[in-house]
Amino acid sequence: MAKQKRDNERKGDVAVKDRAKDETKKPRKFKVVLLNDDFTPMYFVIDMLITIFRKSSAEATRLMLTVHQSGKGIAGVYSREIAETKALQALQYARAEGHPLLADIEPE
Ligand code: TYC
Repeated sequence: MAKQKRDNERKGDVAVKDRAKDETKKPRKFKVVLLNDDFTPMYFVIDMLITIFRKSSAEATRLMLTVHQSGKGIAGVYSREIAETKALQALQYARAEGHPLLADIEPE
């Protein structure tokens, strides 16, 4: 326990936070994870990555192949709100085109 806090408590003051650091921690970042499936066409995954995740055509193709071969891949890292929005947009776009594509978010 910080000395300042022990001193305060001994004097009967209200406890204060141990570390001012608690107030200045950086907000967490979240990965949007793209998952493989057997049915979503490759061209659609590439198009979706270009449209929603702002990838170049070469990056989108490389990432799509990584997901196809290894089962998953990181489409991007964002604040929680942006990650949730992008994952939702990817799913909505896929469903609108009739594809079962899956995307998840997880803390970095
Ligand atoms: N495995 C799919 C196919 O063979 C392609 C694919 C890649 C699907 C990435 C989803 O996130 C994905 N058509």
